[in-house]
Amino acid sequence: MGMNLTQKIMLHHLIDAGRLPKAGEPIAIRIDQTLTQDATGTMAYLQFEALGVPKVKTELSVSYVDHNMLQSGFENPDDHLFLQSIAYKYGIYFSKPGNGVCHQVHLERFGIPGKTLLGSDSHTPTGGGIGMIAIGAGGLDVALVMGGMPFHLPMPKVVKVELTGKLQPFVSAKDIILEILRRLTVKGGVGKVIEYTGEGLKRLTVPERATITNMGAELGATTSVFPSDEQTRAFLKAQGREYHYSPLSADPDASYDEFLTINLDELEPLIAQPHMPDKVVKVRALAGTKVHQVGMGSCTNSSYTDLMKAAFMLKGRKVHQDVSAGLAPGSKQIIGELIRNGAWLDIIAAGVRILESGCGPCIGMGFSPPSEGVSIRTFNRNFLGRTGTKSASAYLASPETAVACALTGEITDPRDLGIEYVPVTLPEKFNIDDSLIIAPSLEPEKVEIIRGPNIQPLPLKEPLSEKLEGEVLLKLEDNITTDHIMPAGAKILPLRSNIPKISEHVFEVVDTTFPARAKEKGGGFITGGENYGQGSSREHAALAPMYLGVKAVIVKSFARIHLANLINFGILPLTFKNSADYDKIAQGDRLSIDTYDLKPESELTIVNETKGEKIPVIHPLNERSIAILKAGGALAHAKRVKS
Ligand code: MIC
Ligand code: SF4
Repeated sequence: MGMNLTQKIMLHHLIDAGRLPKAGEPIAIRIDQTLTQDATGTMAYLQFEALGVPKVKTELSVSYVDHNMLQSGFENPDDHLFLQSIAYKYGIYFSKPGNGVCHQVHLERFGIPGKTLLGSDSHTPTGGGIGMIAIGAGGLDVALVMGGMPFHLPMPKVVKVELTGKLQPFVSAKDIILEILRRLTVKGGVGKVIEYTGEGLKRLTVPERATITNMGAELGATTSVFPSDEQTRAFLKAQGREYHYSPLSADPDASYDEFLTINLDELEPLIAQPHMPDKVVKVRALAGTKVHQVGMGSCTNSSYTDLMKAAFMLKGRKVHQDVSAGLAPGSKQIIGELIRNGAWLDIIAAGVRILESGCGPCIGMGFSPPSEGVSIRTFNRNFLGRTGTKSASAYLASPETAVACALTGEITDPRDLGIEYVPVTLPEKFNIDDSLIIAPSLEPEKVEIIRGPNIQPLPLKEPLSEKLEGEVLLKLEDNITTDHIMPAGAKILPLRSNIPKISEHVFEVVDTTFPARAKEKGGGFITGGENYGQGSSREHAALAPMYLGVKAVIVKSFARIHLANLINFGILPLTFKNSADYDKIAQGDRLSIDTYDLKPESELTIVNETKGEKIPVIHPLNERSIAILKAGGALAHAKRVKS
């Protein structure tokens, strides 16, 4: 039996490479490249520094600044200087603010088919568009990898998605991933790699493939991957990097764990409704809904291809007078191309506001919608409050649909505009200018790290105690995201390097009294439903609750990255043995849990002292993660292993 592409790349990077592991088995893989962005990067580099390694041990590490770009005080610019000096000293490339969104720039300038990439951002799987196994993780995991350690994960299952047929005019790559989200839901990809095959992918350019692998993060998938073929070669050639090309694909007789087929001929424009990326319906089903704002960009849809499609549709037309339309381009390279070919003028003339090249409104960094506003976004997440306006309704759609809505002022299927469709092809050669990428210093010993007052020391945790006691501080539903746990946005994001300050905002969109209650009670427990901690990789969603004294999180199931982050910061992750026992715990109940017997696959018992009941719980921990928890977190554990 042949191998699928995921197995091939994994096998090549396995630390213990004797045989192909079975799905679910714990594995450790060698990571070739890492990326960080500023919002998770400051913490990741503080952790890297604490390891005491003089230079990163990866083939390539890049530090990007794209999230915290709104400089309304000293915090963000201080972070940028810290990141730049750390990169210069420790052998890391630094992409300056203004160069573009990390995933877009990484694809353009650094991605290499067949390599592994670990990034402290959940949309790192964008690199799967160029044939990489690219995985999102918490900053601490990325720090450990930069320090020369392997990355640990369970061997994923592999889902084969076969694309047949051809996308029809005004239907785009975004509609493919929205269709997969509609079918599989936001928890359908947990523990899986989504691997694309079939005739239909031959016509998809690398940026279009990257839209699909990027938003595969919303499935909860470990990553998504496309083969490396003539499209990959053409993209790398246009980037002046054809020498990085190598063909890669699954064997014809490869086996897979699951299958899905999408006939592109039949696909229609789709849209995700508030407040989850899997609440997908046909655009026509919502036709006529009044629209107040249209946001274009984000790492999902800010590529050259996306913006050219938008420009062709906007050319000679005007944005509706009641709509505020904004566009955040993916990179400096893309802006340059559109200026040179004239499309930039078509966009501005139509009345679109040009925002900075960066994450911008995708993470609530400016351009928030009005109260009760309807915002149509080409982004990947529409979680409650993420826009910065809690009462607003954010919908996710393709650039074609977004432009159609901007022109008419209501939700509109782009096919109903009655305008001519102009297909977009990639330029043969992009204009390359890497002057905003700073190479590491040749004299690292002379580089001083710049630490402004926003850079606060790392909080540490005590080793796990043998008995955990306290109150249930909060009871939550299914699909709680890390945006619920640790919100972002223009006010909170600048506090990412200051845990005492940022912890005052934990669970702000759900319950503003949480931080005060947690402090008053001396910490306690959180309980929740399925897929707890989906979404962003932000380790602050574990670190800040840890700082507030959260000892264990007890849920029906966890999302992958958040589970790893909880372990990394010493919070005990538990799942109900019987899902129905979720009803046996109420907010305010007093619980106690004995942990002295914690072993792989052991069952623990929660004593609900308020109700006088015993509740059996299980956990997903192996030897290594138990050792990490017992040490008080991954950093303490790594130092112990080293010494
Ligand atoms: C996001 O899209 O939610 C973010 C902001 O990029 C996060 C990272 C972060 O919170 O810093 C992510 O996706 O991991
Ligand atoms: Fe930035 Fe949004 Fe992409 Fe996250 S999803 S990396 S905030 S553009």
